[in-house]
Amino acid sequence: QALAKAMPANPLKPAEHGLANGHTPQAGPCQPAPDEIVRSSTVNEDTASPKTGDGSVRPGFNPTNGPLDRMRVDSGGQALTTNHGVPVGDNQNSLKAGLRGPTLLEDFILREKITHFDHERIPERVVHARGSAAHGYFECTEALTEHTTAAPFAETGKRTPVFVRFSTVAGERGSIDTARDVRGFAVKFYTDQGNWDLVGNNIPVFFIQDAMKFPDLVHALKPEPHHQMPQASSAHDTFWDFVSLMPESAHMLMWVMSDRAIPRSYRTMQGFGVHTFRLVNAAGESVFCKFHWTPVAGTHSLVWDEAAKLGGADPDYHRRDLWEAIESGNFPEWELGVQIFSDVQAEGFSFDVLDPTKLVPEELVPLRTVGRMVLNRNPDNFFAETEQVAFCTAHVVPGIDFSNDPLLQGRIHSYVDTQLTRLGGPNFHEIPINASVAQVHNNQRDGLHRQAIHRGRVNYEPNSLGGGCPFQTGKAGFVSFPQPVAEDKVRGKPEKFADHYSQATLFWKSQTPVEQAHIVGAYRFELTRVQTPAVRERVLSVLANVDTELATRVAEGLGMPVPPPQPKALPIDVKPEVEKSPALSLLSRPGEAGIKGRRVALLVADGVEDVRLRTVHKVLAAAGAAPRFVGVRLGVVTPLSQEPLHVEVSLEAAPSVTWDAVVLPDGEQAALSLAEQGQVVEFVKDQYRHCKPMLVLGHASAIVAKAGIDVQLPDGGQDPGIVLGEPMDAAAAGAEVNVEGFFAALAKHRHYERETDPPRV
Ligand code: HDE
Repeated sequence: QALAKAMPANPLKPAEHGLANGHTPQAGPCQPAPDEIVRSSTVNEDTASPKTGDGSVRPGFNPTNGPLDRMRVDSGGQALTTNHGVPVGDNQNSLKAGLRGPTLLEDFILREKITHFDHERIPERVVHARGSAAHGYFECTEALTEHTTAAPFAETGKRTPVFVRFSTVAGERGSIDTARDVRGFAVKFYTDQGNWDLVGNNIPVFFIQDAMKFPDLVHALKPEPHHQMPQASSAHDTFWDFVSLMPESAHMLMWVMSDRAIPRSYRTMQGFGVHTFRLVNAAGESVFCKFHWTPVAGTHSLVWDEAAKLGGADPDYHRRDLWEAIESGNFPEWELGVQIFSDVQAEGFSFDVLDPTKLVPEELVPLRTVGRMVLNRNPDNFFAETEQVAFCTAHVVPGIDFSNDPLLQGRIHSYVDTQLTRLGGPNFHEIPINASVAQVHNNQRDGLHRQAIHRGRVNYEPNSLGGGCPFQTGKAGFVSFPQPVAEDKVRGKPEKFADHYSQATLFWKSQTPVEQAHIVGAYRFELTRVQTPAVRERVLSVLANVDTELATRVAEGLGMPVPPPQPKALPIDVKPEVEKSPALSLLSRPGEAGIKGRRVALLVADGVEDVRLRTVHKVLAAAGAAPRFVGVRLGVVTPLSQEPLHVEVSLEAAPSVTWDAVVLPDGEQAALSLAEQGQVVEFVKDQYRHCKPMLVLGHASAIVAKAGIDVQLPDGGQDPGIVLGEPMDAAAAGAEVNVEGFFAALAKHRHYERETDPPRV
């Protein structure tokens, strides 16, 4: 009630601009009854901090705001109108001079509809155009007041609403999700001290050290200008030409060629703030800080062959995965860790903390977990929210400040600037998804698409006519950390920036053999696509500085000798503190090792032994996985029990790459008929090649044999990812099913032990 009173709801327009409507939509023919509808604003029971004992709310809950509810429109039960509220009698026919005559200019209804349609598109983001987003909250699990006054870290248990957008970088808005690419990981915190945007990536370092090089990097990466190819791919000449001439990219390239660049899901990737930031406490003292998001579900990736095939099978693979996980209540969650270190500590490091091509090894500065983030609500409208959200590194709140990282400094300018074109003017902060939940009061006025109706005659400061309001807050507001600066103006870089290889080598050495093999494979693929031999050779000359074995293996894959190492920028001798950092291996974070959200195909055909199969389906679903009966065609199959079994999805609609695991059924007739299907054999081969778990029940071993799969590992051992079940005849139906082995295999996600290059199957 208090909230509703605070909102500028217009009782004459119940379906719009009204919080009341947001919570209790009008009953209408296409809507469920109001009590079945759960509507939530940006700040609601889920995202707000829990209430304290006396019923009052903790900081983080701002009762004066619910910006998204205020703007929501639900048209159930409403009459169709023009944009100016005029009821429309006929939405099918334009106004004509006679039934077969010309359309009249006077038809304002037609013209308004077409004109609006003509202008529906806005420019896509110049990078990170392809993205998906969700709402949720950040919860502080350990107050960080000794280091920062930033609102989200003010109190243990405090919740701050967030909106998070994940993205690829290179591809256009409609491009595939599974391209080999960096992923954006941008978080907007709607704090009670204003919006804080932590605009990060899923890789903790970057290609370049200075904002000056960013347009060149992006030009080289994007489709080549003469023929606009390739889409969403770095596997082409201009990209490798550029990076081979910019050895500062050597470290980042190792990450991009690793499985980090083909995540299984947005839910299973890490996020990083990349730059060194500053935290500032109430006493005005500052420490450096690096931000890390770690997925509770563990870090998991695709394999390249799978990622490439997924591009065709489901271009929306990551978008769908995020959406479905949230809709099914399997809320993605990350822990926020910080690495905190002093200026003095930073001075002593072998690398410069202002260099964004370097990370701070966790062995040097351990991670401290200070919060968790849960995404629990899908957007209502893709354009209004995911497309119009405007992240900006300049959006910081008191207690968080910038370092002098030259890449970060350039970003502070770029993001606001790009929104001016993309969102059409200086008032994009008023678009509901961008509006802060903290009150906005200043003397900025007018401009295109102004929403606020400022009252009074005072739009300047100092003033006496407005009582001096709005007034500045002094130390209670944002105060920049007064870092002393007194040097000559120069264009250049500090000496430590010239070490381009130590951390690339560290990354390579920290990978498991499986991960190393994937890195070699990725370089080989990308450089095979490169047409200019001199560019390939130059890349190899860079790799020769990273690690001889790496350079040799990539060169072998290209049928080339390893050239001499590229001359170094400066002959400096770096003594890295850490030679190996297990935390850099993707496989070092298995997560909670559950099977929640895993998509499991249970193949079916006439004659399938279904009692056991139905039990497997049931226990998988109960454990939070997403099992489906998959057949050659939709419809019903007749299993051994004779009780009709409904095919939920067909093989052609959901090929192998869209599943995390497969259950091959028992029942002799079914197994033999499935083994005769080309699509089935191809499906099983891909499951095997992509190292996925397989539960093979009884006679289904015929399918495995037909696919040419050897259940022994290349070294002769038993493949732990292939779980075999004894044959079972119909008479024994009803017996208990032991799926524990399969669950364990599924929780492990991939069974790389079976992988060979080239693949055996
Ligand atoms: Fe961005 N970047 N960037 N970037 N960036 C943009 O802003 C830019 C960089 C990142 O989901 C643009 O609104 C410059 C690093 C993400 O909406 C643009 C430089 C990191 C997103 C821009 C960088 C990022 C962007 C394009 C070098 C990881 C998507 C549209 C100085 C820490 C945010 C837009 C979303 C988007 C500029 C480098 C992350 C043009 C100039 C390093 C996640 O402003």
